[in-house]
Amino acid sequence: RYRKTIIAGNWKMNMTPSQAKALIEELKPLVSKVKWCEMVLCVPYVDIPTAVKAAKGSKIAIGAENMHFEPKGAYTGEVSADMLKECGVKYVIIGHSERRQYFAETDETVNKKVKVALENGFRPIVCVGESLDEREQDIWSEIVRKQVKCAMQGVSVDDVKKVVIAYEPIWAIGTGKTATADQANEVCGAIRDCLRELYGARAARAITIQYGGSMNAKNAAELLSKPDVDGGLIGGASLKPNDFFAIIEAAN
Ligand code: 3PY
Repeated sequence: RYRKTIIAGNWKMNMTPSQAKALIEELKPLVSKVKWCEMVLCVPYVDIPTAVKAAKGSKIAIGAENMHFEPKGAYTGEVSADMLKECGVKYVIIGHSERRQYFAETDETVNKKVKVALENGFRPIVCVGESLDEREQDIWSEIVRKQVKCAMQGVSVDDVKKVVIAYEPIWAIGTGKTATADQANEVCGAIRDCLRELYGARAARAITIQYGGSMNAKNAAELLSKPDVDGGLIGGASLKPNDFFAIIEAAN
């Protein structure tokens, strides 16, 4: 492998700070010997300080689920990169389909956020993926390539190696439907081809491309065995320490 496998949880709008602490304390001993992958938990803003403290001394990195692109100002309800940095955040999910769908995230705001995340030393986990309609029309490749190209606009070849791309077919998010391992690998491969055209073979080979969308303890091993699937962005299963750990083990 030319790149590190990354297993990241996306808690979405779940877990209070005390629940976050309990979950991480349960997960910590389970993952103490893990060397084969990087582990990340992306958690709600208010859980971040507790999560960072609870994860201390483990290999679990803490991420945010979103971030604003402006450094500060009159943006009621938003959170800046500086704030996250001071709290010990290392990763930030950008452009999850739920944010695109419910909170007016666009390819343009995704691009702004990716650049700000990189400037601040975070590893952005950039989510892309087609809808059911786009899959049925067989235009997933155009859609996903456009999302990748827009997100990476103005990102240098040095910086792009810190980017993680998560392929999340919208039709597989929170629906219990999973892309087959071959479908996932096909799209992750197409994303790598797109990155190769933009940045060259060496950079494309180094970029971690995750699959996300109802990955769980049962289907993880097959998905993660595919050559272009370098990890997972895990929704529901990341809320249960044993399930999340089972996925981490499946990455070995
Ligand atoms: C899911 O697994 O449903 C996700 O959206 C992960 O981000």
